[in-house]
Amino acid sequence: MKGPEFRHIQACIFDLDGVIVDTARFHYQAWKKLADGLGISFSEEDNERLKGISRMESLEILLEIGGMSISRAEMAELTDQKNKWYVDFVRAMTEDDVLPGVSDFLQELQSHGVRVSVASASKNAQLVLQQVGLIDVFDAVSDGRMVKRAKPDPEIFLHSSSQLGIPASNCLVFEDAAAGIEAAQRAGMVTVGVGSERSLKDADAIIPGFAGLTIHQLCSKVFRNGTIEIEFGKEDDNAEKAKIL
Ligand code: B16
Ligand code: MG
Repeated sequence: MKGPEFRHIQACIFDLDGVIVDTARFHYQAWKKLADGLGISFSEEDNERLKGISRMESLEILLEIGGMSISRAEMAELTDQKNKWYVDFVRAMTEDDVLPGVSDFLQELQSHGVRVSVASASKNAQLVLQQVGLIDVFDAVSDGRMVKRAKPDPEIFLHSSSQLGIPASNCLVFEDAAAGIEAAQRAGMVTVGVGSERSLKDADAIIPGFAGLTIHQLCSKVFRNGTIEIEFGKEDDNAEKAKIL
């Protein structure tokens, strides 16, 4: 029988919304305000479809829900308006908005020589990271302004691995959206879904969140009995052999 595939993880790439911070509720409130103005009924369940995808694609879905068709120029005006409302929410964010356990886990990764970056579809990613005090923590940030094709295209994750100078097969991605898991898998990376089993079933492993998570747990519990075995750190420095041997 074939044993598990082994991956040496030298970099972790984090999605932003839904992984590091919960900005989905701000996106929802801004889209809801826009939908109300257009007379479109838009629920939190509808908002699930917008997670991880670009701003313009989100508007296209909203208009489809409302059965509306408008010009590209009008669409640009509406996305600008939605973004203004969204940015107002973001400007009120503080360090307290970082999701539980994220900062500790980042610190642990860095103390083991693992490089960390953000790969977010959001064109506001830098602003969000600045607001919550994490902008200088990451070695690199890839955002929606730097790539042409949105998730599930792998471009943003490949951009991130090349910024870090780490091959894609040595990168592990944390993602909360199905489109993001698909994108990371197409990039050839190991994937960890953050959230519920139901929507992230294609991920290599799933965690509910980062509260209390350690490298050791991730290697020995989360990936245990899977088809992939992982180990963290630089290849040449007697890295953390956190997996259970
Ligand atoms: P913006 P992520 C994504 O962030 C959000 O999940 C998605 O709902 C949003 O439409 C997209 O960013 C674009 O955001 O309007 O700020 O450019 O999950 O990729 O970090
Ligand atoms: Mg996300």
